[in-house]
Amino acid sequence: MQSLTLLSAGAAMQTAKAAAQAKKSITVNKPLVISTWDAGIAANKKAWAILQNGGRSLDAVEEGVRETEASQNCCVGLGANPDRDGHVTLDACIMDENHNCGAVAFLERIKHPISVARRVMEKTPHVFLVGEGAQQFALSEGFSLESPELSPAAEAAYKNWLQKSNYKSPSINIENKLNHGPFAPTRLENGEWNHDTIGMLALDKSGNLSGSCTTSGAGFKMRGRIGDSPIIGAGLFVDNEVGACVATGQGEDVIRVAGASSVVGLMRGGLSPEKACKKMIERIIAIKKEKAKDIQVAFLAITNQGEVGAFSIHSGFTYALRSENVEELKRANSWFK
Ligand code: SD4
Repeated sequence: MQSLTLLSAGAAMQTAKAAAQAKKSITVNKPLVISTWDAGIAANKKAWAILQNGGRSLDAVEEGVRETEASQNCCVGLGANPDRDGHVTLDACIMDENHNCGAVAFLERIKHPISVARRVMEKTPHVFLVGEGAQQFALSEGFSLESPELSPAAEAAYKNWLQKSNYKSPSINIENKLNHGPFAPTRLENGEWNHDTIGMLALDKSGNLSGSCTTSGAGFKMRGRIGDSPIIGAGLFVDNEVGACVATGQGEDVIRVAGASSVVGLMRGGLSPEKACKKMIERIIAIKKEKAKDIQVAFLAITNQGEVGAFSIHSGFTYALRSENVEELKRANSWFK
C-alpha cells in the first residue's frame, strides 16, 4: 500500500471503492482520524463524532481511545491481561498541536488512563506521572478507584499463562522456548501477536494534529515494566509543522530508536509517512538482526496535510481510517511478507 493523500471526494460513504483505491493514492478532505489495529474502527467512530462537528483533534483522540479503554480487550484498559504478578498496569499518553503533552504509566485501578494523561498535561507543570503518584493524582482529580479483580477473560488468560511459565524465575531461555522475547511474550499461545495497543492520530478542520496512545503493555510483563506507549517521542509524537506518528508492538524496540519522533523527523526531511515508517522499521531490523523475526513493531503516521502511511516488521498490522467519505480498515505493508 502506498501512502495515501487525502482530499475531497463525494458525500457518500464508499467503503468498497475506497478499499480498491487504497492501493493508489486517495484523496478526501480533513478532518480525519486514524488508529491502530481493528479496534480502531470503533474508536474512530467516537473521534469522528467530534471531528465532524468541527471539534478539536485533542478532544477527538481522547474520546476515541476511551472507547477502547472501556471495552473488553486483551491489551487496553482494565479488562486487559495482567503482569506476571497478576496486576493490570496501564500506560497512556496524549499530545496536542502545541507540543503540550501528558503521560501516565504503571497506573493501576483507573479506568481511563488517557484522561489522566490529559489532566497531567493540563493541570500540572509536569509531563509524566507513574505508579502510585499517578494514581493519587487521578483520585485527587475525581477519577474513581476500580476493583483490582481481573476481567474473566484476563483471569483465564493469566491462569493459562501461569501453567506454562516459570513464574519464579523469568529466564530468557524458558521464554525463548516459547518463542518469546526476554521481557514479554511476543506471540500468544494461539500464535497471535500479543499486541493491540490503540494509538490514534487526528487532523481537525482547523488543520491541527493531536495524538493519543493507551495500553496495558505487553501481556504478563515483569512488574514495573513500561513500554514505549506512554513515552512521548517513542510511542507517540506530534509536530504540527510536519505530522504525527504512533507506534505499536514490542515497546523496547521502539524506545531504543526513539520511534515516533524519528518517523516525524524523517517526514520533516521530506519522506512520505509510509517511507518514513519503513525507514524506521528497517533501522529496527538492522539493530535486531535475526531477532527481528520474533518481534512485531508497526508505525502509523500522518502529515499535517492528511497524507497517511504505515509500515510494520511482520504482516498483519491493520489500521482504521475515518474521514467524511471513508471508513475502513487498512492493512499496512510489512518487511516480512
Ligand atoms: C508496549 N507497545 O507496551 C506496547 C505494546 C503494544 O500492541 O503496542 N501492543 O510495548
